Amino acid sequence: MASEEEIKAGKTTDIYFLRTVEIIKKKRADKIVSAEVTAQSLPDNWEWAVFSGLEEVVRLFEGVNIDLYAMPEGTVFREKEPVIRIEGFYTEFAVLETPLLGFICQASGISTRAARCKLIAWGKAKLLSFGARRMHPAISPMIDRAAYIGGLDGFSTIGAEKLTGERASGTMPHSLILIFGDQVKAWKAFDEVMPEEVPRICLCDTLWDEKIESLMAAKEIRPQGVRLDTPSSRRGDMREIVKEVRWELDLRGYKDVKIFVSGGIKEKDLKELIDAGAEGFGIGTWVSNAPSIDFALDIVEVEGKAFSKRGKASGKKQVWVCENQHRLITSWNEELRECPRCGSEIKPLLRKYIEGGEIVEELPPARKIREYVLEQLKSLRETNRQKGLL
Ligand code: PCP
Repeated sequence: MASEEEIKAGKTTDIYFLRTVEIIKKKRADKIVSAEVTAQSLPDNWEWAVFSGLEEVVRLFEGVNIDLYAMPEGTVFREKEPVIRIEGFYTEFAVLETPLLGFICQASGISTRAARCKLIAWGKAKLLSFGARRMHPAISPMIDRAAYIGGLDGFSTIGAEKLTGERASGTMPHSLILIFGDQVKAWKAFDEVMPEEVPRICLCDTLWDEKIESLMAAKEIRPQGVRLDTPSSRRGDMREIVKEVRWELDLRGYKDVKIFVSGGIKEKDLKELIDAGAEGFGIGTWVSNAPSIDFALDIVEVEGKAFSKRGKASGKKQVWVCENQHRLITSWNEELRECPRCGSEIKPLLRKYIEGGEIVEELPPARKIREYVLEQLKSLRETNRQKGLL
């Protein structure tokens, strides 16, 4: 794997960028350009996505003699909207295009899948990121950070604690039950050894039926919840399993014992399992292996004149959003005082983060970025509600 130093030194670049820089320098043809990062389309017919990975991009360009503008990390954006613009001599940043795109393409896909799950589970179920084990460990902190700022309520890997300032979350693995050879002994050992602040969520599918193990756990431990991670070979209709466990727990007065489900959980499963009684989910591959967003960096101005390739609108642009979520793309120098559609207050999204290689804008902590994402999701929920989609 590449080290941070190698990435920052352009050692992960595509060779055609190295060759391009060599040619431009040999021919003394370097020029001041403006280049924008946009996604011409979004995966899975998404109408919107969450912009994520900006902090690493800013660190990548710190000390490089360019100016960088961007939407704040966590901004909900649409296709064809520029999320980043770089200005400077082309050879100053050419070889960093590859790592720049890598930082935001993957992280934004993860944060968007997380946000879409959060919209469905809003106020009804807790969502934890369990998917780091499906991806290369070197990027597991990035995966859990992107899932957290995208809206998930927590993450499982300790490597993301420093990045997010949040504690990792988790329940217990099947191996704990197998080591103790007895569910009750394992649950009791967990309860005796773990500090108070660790939630008591008993895994209830290792040896016997989920219903039986859940009732045993409720009787023996009275945990905050039970986790059902039913193996796919036994997972006929997970909704019915959750409904049955919920019924049996409630019948015996264990209404406070919540049901947590994990194992192959996808966005499409959330609503039906929540309706069946689930109040928590461990989501792995669906979020950690999210489709990456097809961002591209394209020159839009050369020496101050609008100039771009076919299929890409030339000239520097600004993206505006008003209080009623109307969005507009204008040329950079155009000033908008109010939304042309509804007259409400309208704000520009792109702002300067780097000037001549120096960071000039705050890079907020993960918790604040997550709050910003949840604010925007709240408006999206309202829009969906008005459209009768909720
Ligand atoms: C792991 C975890 C979740 C799975 C992975 C999340 O299960 O408990 O259930 O990943 P997924 O969404 O990609 O399926 P196991 O490794 O089966 O179980 P254990 O909890 O024992 O580690």
